[in-house]
Amino acid sequence: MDELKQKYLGAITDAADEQALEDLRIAALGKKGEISLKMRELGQMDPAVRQAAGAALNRLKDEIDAALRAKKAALADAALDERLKAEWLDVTLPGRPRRMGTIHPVSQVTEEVTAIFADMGFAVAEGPQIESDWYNFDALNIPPEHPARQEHDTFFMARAEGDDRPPHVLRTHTSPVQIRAMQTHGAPLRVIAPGRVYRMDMDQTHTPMFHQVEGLAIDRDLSMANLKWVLEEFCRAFFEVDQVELRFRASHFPFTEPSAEVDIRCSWEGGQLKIGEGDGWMEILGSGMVHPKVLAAGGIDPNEWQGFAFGLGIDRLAMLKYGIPDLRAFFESDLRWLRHYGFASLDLPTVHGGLSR
Ligand code: 2NL
Repeated sequence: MDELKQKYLGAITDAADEQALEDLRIAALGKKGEISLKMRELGQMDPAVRQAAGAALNRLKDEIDAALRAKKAALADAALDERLKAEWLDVTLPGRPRRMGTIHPVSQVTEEVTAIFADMGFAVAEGPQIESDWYNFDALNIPPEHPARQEHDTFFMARAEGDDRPPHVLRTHTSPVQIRAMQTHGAPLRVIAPGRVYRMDMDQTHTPMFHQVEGLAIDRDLSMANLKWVLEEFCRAFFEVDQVELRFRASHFPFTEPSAEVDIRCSWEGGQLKIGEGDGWMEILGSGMVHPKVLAAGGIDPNEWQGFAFGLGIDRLAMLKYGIPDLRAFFESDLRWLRHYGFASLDLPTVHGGLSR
C-alpha cells in the first residue's frame, strides 16, 4: 500500500501537463486502475482484514484524488503565468495619432461660394444631371443647328431602337436648373445652381466631368451695374482681399445679351498668384443680361422683367484659391496630391488601388 502511495504521489508531483495527470488518474483510479483492482480483491479477504484494508484503500484513493486536483490547479496557474508574461501590454503607452479626414476641395469651395451668395440673398437650386435637349439647349436659345451644340461636345443618352425623339443629354452646364427654377418660382428670383456638368473633353486642363456654379437674378430693373457689384462682392469675399478690380470684356453667349467675360486684376510673382493687385488680368467667369428668349422659356415675361446671369468653374476656382496646379488632385482623387496640398485624408489603401502613399 505504501509503495502504491509513493509511486502515485511521486508521479503526480512530477507530471508535466494535464494529459500526464489524466493518464495517472486512469492508471490509479480508472475502472481497471490499480486502486480499483485492489478494491475488487477486498471481496476475497477475511472480514477482519478486509475492514482495515478497505479503509486504508479508501484513504489512499482520496489522497491520490486530492493530489491530482491540487496538481491540476498548480499547472493551470503556471500556464496562466506564462501567458501573462508573453502577452503583457503597456497600457501607459501614448496612443498612435490618426490623421483627420477633411472635406474635398471641390466640396469646400462649393460651400464657400454658396455661403457668399446666400449672404446676398441667393437661394440654392438643384436639378437632374440627365436633361432633355430642350432644357439643356433650346430653352437657352441654343437651336439644333447652333454650333454650340457641337462645341459643347455633348454626351448623349441612348434611345430605344426606332425611338426618333431627340435623346436626353448629360447636362453641359447647370443653366437648365435655372430654367426649372424660373418655371417653378417665377420672378423676382435670385438663385445659384452648383453641380456637376459633363462635356466630352479630356486633356491636361479638361476632364469630362467638372463642377460649375451658375447664378441668376431677375427683377424689374436689374442692370449690368448690379451684376458687376455682385461679382466684385463675391470676389472680395471668396479671395479674402479688401479690394478687387474686375474688367468686363465684350463676349458672346447665346443665352445672354449683352454678354461679358470677366477678368480680375492680379499679379504673378515668383509663381505666387496675388489677387487685386499688379498689372495682370485673369479670366474668372462669363456673364451677361439674360436673353429675352431665355426668360420667355422660363415662363417669365421679358417685357416686365430682366436679369443677369453668370457661370464659373468650381474646380478651377478651387485650384486658384488653394494653389493646386494639377487636375489629378480632384479627378483621380489621388491622395498624394490631396495630401500634398493640405487636404490629407485616409491613411489606408483606397478603392482606386492603394495610391495612399
Ligand atoms: C462661362 C459662361 C455663363 C450663363 C452662364 C445663364 C443661365 C441662364 C440664363 C442666362 Cl438660365 N445665362 N448662364 C450666362 C453667362 C455665362 O457661363 O463661361 N462659364 C464658365
